[in-house]
Amino acid sequence: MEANDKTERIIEARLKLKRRFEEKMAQTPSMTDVTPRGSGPVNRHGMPTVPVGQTVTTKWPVLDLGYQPNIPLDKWQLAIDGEVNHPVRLKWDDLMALPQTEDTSDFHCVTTWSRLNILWVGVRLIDLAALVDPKGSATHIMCYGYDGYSTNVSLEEALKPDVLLVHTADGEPLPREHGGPLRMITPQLYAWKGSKWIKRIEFLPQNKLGFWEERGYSDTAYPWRNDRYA
Ligand SMILES: Nc1nc2c(c(=O)[nH]1)N[C@H]1C(S)=C(S)[C@@H](COP(=O)(O)O)O[C@H]1N2
Ligand SMILES: [Mo]
Repeated sequence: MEANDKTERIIEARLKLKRRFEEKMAQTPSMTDVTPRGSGPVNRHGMPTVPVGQTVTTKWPVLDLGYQPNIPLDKWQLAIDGEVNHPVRLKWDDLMALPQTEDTSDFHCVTTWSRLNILWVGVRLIDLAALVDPKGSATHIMCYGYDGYSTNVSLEEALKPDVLLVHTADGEPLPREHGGPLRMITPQLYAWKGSKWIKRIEFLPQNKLGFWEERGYSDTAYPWRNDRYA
């Protein structure tokens, strides 16, 4: 009974969010650009597979701030708070009890490499948003990593169905150097918008710049516009 109520509440909150952001989402570059820049066959988002200026690699380079935090699962927590009605602090088991989504997507790093067709498993950001129920005033999120990193994403981008908090990549637990136990991915934005070792998602009433955004990276980070630096 209690579980059903909770599920009902989440479904309702999810649909409310979808309705609220549908219009803004329809205005994002991936929906409006008539000639997205890039090469190769049209991908699953209707974009050329390789965004302008990118080169495909089968390797998976590691980019960090020189420190790869080690968070044992029994110490791991994710706080979701800020401009929301029901802030939560999830432990690992809480996260794993949420609906799990499998999705294949691509990874575009601003340093010009792209890694294609990674099979991810994790929790959709929109499902976490439904859990905390953002206030009507929320417009962006700031994501914080256990390493001190931060990055901001608008809600119309963050609520897209392929934005996931992932714990599994290509059938293996996400390696620590790639942000394990849990990181965010933003397949339709440059990869710096996905915080590795994510520990907090703060809903914001207005935009604010994250670590790289403050240091000259683009706020919007749209790969098919070559939108790398501000
Ligand atoms: N916490 C945290 N997240 C981060 C970074 C970081 O330094 N710390 N680097 C970003 C950058 S610049 C990129 S390109 C991707 C790299 O992910 P990878 O190391 O798994 O390839 O993570 C992003 N997320
Ligand atoms: Mo990057």
